[in-house]
Amino acid sequence: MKNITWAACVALVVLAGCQSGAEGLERQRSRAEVDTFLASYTERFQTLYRDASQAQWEANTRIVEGDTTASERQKAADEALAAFTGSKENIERARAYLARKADLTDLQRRQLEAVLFRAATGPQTVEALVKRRIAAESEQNRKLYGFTFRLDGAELTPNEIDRSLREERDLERRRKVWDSSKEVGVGLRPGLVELRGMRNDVVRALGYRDFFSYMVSEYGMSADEMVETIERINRELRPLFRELHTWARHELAARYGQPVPDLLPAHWLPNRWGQDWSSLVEVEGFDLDRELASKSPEWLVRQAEDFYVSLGFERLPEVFWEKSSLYPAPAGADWKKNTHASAWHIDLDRDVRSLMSVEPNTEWYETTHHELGHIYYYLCYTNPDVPPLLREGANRAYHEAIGSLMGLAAMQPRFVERIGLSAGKAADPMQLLLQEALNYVVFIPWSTGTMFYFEKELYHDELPPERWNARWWELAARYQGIAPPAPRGEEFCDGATKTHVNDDPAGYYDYALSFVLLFQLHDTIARKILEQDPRDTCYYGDQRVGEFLSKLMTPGASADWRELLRDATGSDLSAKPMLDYFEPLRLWLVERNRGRTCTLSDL
Ligand code: X8Z
Ligand code: ZN
Repeated sequence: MKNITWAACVALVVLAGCQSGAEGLERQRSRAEVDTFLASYTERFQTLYRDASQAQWEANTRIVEGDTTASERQKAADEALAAFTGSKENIERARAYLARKADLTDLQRRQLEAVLFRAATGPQTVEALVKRRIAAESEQNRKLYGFTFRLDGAELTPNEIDRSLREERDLERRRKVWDSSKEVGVGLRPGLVELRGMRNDVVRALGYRDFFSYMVSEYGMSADEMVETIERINRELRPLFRELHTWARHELAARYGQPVPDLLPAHWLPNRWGQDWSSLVEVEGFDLDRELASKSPEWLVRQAEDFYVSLGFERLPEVFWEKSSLYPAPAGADWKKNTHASAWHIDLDRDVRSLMSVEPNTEWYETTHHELGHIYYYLCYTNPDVPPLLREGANRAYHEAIGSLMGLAAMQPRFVERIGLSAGKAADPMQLLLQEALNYVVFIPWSTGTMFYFEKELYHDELPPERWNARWWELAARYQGIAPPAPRGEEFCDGATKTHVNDDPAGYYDYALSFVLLFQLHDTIARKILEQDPRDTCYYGDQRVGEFLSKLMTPGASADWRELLRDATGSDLSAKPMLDYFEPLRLWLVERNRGRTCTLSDL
């Protein structure tokens, strides 16, 4: 500066000011242009999205054998949506705007990234492939949910299968029911082979490595980073799971009068995939199934709504009650419906619905809370500050976590007593903790192990179909410690019996992450808000809990999920609260299992 005169200095400052003025103007113009693009994209997108959701809804809530009207309509709507979201023009413009990142607001960048992410499911550069993919998805769905399960020739609904596996004590019958539950996989195999290839090829047209990496990218992670995260969770929970596995082997061997097996026979377990063993324990003084049996299915849904309302959330909009499909198809109906629970944000506005087959039992009691979590999440981020393109969870795991958190809260004794369901007070806390662990902890090796690797290997590693069933059971043995009742050849496709493998592919780790997340949230709510023991809380009626949750949900995908987590809990993603929660149980199990051999490896 020394040699520059004062006048020159002033000139420089003025010039710099002008330049930044010019830059500022240019940036403003650029932002206005992006806004114009996003506004017109959103308008068209929202209409097409609504039409496609509505058509999907119809195809899932009424499946009539031989009648393809609904699926034809659905295909047409899906194609129209893909033709728009995957259009060359939309892709090019989103890319071009994103290349000038420095000029964009955070909200614009996030929306443009969402535009590109969506584009990858239907890039019109491979239009014919996209159409074939849409047709194959639709066919797979019909096969999955139009399937008739049979036991000794008589029709069996999935609810009946699930009940038998929870309650039946005769091993022969259990075996038959389990076998019957796997039949659907046989017919799903060819479609899944085709879909694996098409899902990979479609996203590759937009530069993704494979469909698995594509799904992971939505978390802002690489496939390797996700593998690391998931493996860490699995490893951290392994010591506890090994104790549960040892306990279950002995418990069930005694129950069925059999020698103690190294691997648990799959048909001994109270769930088709061995993902939830909680009904293995009956806690004295805490028989929720019995309490619920005298209620109507409607009561369960209303009760879940009441819980949310008690925290300060609004009542569900009228459209939810008018348009949802909440109960099983009537016996003898000549149509079927998708029997897996889901929640729908039809128009990215106030048309919210749920598809369930609620029956008055514990499993559905929990599931109603789970689904309403999705619905309240939709309602929270449907606000003027969140553009429709960002009306999603902070990440997909957040969306799964909220309702599961409410499900956990709604099962705790103090809560159950508060809503007049049972005298939970007398129940043995260790038995309750065991029952909870058989749900939340047992789920981890299933979701981070069997399901995670099966889908990763399908898409990322292109596992040859001749190996699919063998690999499925290798994974189940290694991670869940489960074996099929008898060897199963490659004519079966047991992985495909899990609905998500067909209609929500390569993202099941969302649930694993959501369980970890929900214990972090629960820990914060219990300790910092309610000042209660996390193992014995009652959220009911506490508006502060509602505010905490609402603050988390309201920004949708307009906020950074890691920051949101740090703000809410003071911590990064961590399994520690989950481990702490179950630590007394682990110690108890170590005692119970003393002298028993653990047959599960460390990871
Ligand atoms: O699929 C679901 C939800 C769908 S919104 C009911 N869940 C996973 C499953 O059933 O496998 C909830 C937890 C695990
Ligand atoms: Zn869900």
